[in-house]
Amino acid sequence: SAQPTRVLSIQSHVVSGYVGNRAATFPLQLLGHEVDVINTVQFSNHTGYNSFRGERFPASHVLDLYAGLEANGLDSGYTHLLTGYMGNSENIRAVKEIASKLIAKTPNLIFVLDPVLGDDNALYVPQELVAMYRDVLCPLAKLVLPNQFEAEQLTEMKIRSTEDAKRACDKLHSFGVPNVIITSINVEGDSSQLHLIGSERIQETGGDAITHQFCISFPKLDGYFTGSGDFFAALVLARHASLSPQFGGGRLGALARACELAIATQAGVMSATRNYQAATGVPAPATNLVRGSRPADMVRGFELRIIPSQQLIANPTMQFAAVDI
Ligand code: PXL
Repeated sequence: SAQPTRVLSIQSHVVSGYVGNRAATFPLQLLGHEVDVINTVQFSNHTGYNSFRGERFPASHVLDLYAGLEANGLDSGYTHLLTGYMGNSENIRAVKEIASKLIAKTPNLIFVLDPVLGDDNALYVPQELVAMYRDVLCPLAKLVLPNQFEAEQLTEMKIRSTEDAKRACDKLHSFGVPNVIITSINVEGDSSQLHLIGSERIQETGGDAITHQFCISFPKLDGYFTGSGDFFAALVLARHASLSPQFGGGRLGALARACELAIATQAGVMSATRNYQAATGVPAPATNLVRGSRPADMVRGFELRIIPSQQLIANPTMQFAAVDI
């Protein structure tokens, strides 16, 4: 699209490796979007290694940086806000304040919210964050992309099937979010594939809301991937921004197309990462390895191969099609 996209991304920074802003910035820039970055932490490496150094910045630091932008008029012109891991309630309140101010300034701003709560049936943030994401941030967001566990936590519904996921999407819409992606679900009796479930709700002028729901199925890969959710959220934002500059007022079907493109890149980068792991002698884990117990030389191979995969970001090979459900 002709509209210039300017993204404010509030996420983690690591010196080495690719999670948070380090996983999100490159694909956004490569696809032509301007990205301004606020770092919520600065760590030597992600927390899945045997150790890490560095610090979490207090919410006051994030708000101070934002005040610096405001003082110079640099808070004008953002089209998107992207947020990832926050970890505590003060950060959620800081993001709420920033999102509210940005939306007041730019009413059609697109807030892409990754509600990072946990994975594999375990929370890795305090329990009270579930209700804060649901009640404080979801009403401000234009797109929310929980994984299966996060969707279950937010909706208090168990997801065992595509039908369950459709109902969970309806419930997520009821929190005030017009676009929902459950990034991957396991369906009982189908262990070889994962399914992305998407749902876009568009308010017809003077009429009812139309909801379009779709599924993209793709093969499960062996391997351990860190930062893949951060990378995926950035890809969906980048692709949707080009297809439909205004979420909610956009073209029906744009979310499904953005997901097809993002999944195509994601699948390519994950298999490139897994191939690199295999070539460097990293065995495929049967399951996610316990944090803190991985040999350092194995963990190195778990970083996403984002830079060597830049062609897969710019020109993904389409493999998996969205099917209406
Ligand atoms: O979303 C992944 C992520 C983000 N930020 C930090 C992390 C991780 C995963 O381990 O450690 C700091």
